[in-house]
Amino acid sequence: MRATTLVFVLLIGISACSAPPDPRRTNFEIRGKEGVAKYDPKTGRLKKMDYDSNKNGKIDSFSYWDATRCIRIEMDQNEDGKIDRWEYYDEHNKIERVATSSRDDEVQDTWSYPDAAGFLARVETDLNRDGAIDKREFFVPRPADPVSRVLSVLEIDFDQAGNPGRRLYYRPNGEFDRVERVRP
Ligand SMILES: [Ca+2]
Ligand SMILES: [Ca+2]
Ligand SMILES: [Ca+2]
Repeated sequence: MRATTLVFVLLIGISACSAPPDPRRTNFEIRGKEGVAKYDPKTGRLKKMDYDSNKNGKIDSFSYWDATRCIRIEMDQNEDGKIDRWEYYDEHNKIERVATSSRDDEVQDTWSYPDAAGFLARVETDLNRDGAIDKREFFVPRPADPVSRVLSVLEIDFDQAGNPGRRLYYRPNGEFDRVERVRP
């Protein structure tokens, strides 16, 4: 869910049938049926929103704000108490990257980056989870279907400085095209 949608939905949940309460009178917390918004007691700015995104009564999303700017949303998609998805937003509340933990142990091992239109552009993976990228995939629009994306380049064999040793190129129909050796 986009940050702007999240804030809208939560505020609706909180303020249904009445004006939103003044945070100064509610100990800088506003509770709604779908979550709780927490405000900075000094500045009065929105700081954090905990939210039940699938409406099953259990909080699963934790978003960090500076007033109307969403900085990060942490999600526990399977609701086991451990964060497995992190969404990072830029200063315009647009999503910048999404990190996930494939083993759901709160260790990030995959990072996805969108292009300017919000479509998947790049995925980086840390296969052995040592903190260094082992695989980087680049995606391009599918020729006949501009709203879907297809793998174009795969980089592997990274050195310690983070440079790939080989680049594999793929055709728009998904077929392997050629390999480029970047390092001997
Ligand atoms: Ca939930
Ligand atoms: Ca989890
Ligand atoms: Ca690695």
